[in-house]
Amino acid sequence: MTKKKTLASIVTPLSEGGIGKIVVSGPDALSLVSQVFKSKKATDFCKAESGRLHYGYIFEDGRRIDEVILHTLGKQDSFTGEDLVEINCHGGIRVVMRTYQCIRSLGAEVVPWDALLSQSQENGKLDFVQKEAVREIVAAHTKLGVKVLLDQYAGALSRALQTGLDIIEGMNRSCQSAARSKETSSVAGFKGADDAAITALTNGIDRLLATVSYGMALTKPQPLVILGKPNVGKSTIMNAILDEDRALVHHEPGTTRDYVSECISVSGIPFEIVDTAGVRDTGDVIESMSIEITFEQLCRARKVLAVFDNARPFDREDEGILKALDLWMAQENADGFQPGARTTIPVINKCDLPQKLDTVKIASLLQQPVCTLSALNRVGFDDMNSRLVREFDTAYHPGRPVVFTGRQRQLLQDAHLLVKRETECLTGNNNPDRMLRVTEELQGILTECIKGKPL
Ligand SMILES: Nc1nc2c(ncn2[C@@H]2O[C@H](COP(=O)(O)OP(=O)(O)OP(=O)(O)O)[C@@H](O)[C@H]2O)c(=O)[nH]1
Ligand SMILES: [Mg+2]
Repeated sequence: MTKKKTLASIVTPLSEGGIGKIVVSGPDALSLVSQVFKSKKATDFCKAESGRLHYGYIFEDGRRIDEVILHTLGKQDSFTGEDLVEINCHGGIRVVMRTYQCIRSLGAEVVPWDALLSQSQENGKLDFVQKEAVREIVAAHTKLGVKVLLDQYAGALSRALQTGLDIIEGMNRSCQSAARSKETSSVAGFKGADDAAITALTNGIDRLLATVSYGMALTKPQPLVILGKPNVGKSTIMNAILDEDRALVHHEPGTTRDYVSECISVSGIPFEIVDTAGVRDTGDVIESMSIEITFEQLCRARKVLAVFDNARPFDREDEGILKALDLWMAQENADGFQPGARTTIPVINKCDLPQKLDTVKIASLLQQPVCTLSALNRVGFDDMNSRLVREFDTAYHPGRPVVFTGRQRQLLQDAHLLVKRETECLTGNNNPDRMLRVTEELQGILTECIKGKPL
């Protein structure tokens, strides 16, 4: 058997900061670090107990590199399932890199931080879904996202998938024994899977699939583009949402040139909000370039706030906006979005001024009720926000399994289709061999979902 490797990884960002942390994990972690570490106390670091902190210095060729605090964990206690040393040195790039190089020169294999998760998986500390959850937690944008992902890290989704596997295992057993008895006598008496099992399996998969758009929305901020003709108040809306003067606002049309984007949270759902240049016919070269950029941003948008000016009558420029939206919606399929994934929310701004706009016409042209705002007075945002997240139940349900990656979604969709296609075979009573093949295929799909692709 080949000896397991000892890995080293910088787990904090390489930039200025109070602390930089390097994790060394593997059978030689303690002996390797002991070669460069001198404790303030004269103890044998190789025999360090699990869960202890050690204060001292890292040396290279007799020269002190940094003052550090080490944390040792035995393989029974560490998240990787290997002996583990955390080296807490001063933050910054130079000190961390020198210490890291030093550990590397002693034979540790340097890896990115998430490779440590693979070690955890190999040692049965985490499954693939939990590993994906950790990766997403560090990238999460909202408190709700972190809470939901922590639940998946704690095993909520894995347990739900395991329940499905247990049901399949039951079906599998019944058809294995039927297949065996067929060899000796006949299939008479073989009943297939019972309806309750199929219903439980189908409902379980469907319940998980129903969480896909919520889980994916939590992990990937949806691009939300503010679109409208010049001067309707797009940048003022952006600033009101961010509660800061981020974008330039001016009474002259054509103020915004480059787009401005920021990440926001609406009831815990992250969005990347993008303020764009106003769209109109113009001879100005720079403004035309800005409008091109607006269309590029529109192409990648999931949702659009289509802004109209309450104090001006509907005109050709507003018509241009509606045409752009029509094109955008028509491109939904071509751009690889699920039908219905793109949504327009009509927003009537400057509602503090006397109305000159036919808002009923806008609602009917966009087939959506309008949101009325006064961005200047910061009125009307609650309604707009609830429209942005209305497809989701944004209340937090502790411990609820949620599907949160495209990989998980794809495998669950495969399982759903297979059960649907083979329901007759699964509930029928005459073909245990075929039923066995189907249950094994289902087992393979759900196992891959929990554990990842077999190597
Ligand atoms: N009365 C009133 N004025 C507003 C409101 N929102 C914006 N304005 C004013 O409208 C003018 C244009 O606002 P901007 O936010 O720069 O408009 P814009 O759509 O970003 O304009 P461009 O970047 O040129 O396309 C400014 O003078 C704002 O103060 C509102 O709700 N009520
Ligand atoms: Mg602007």
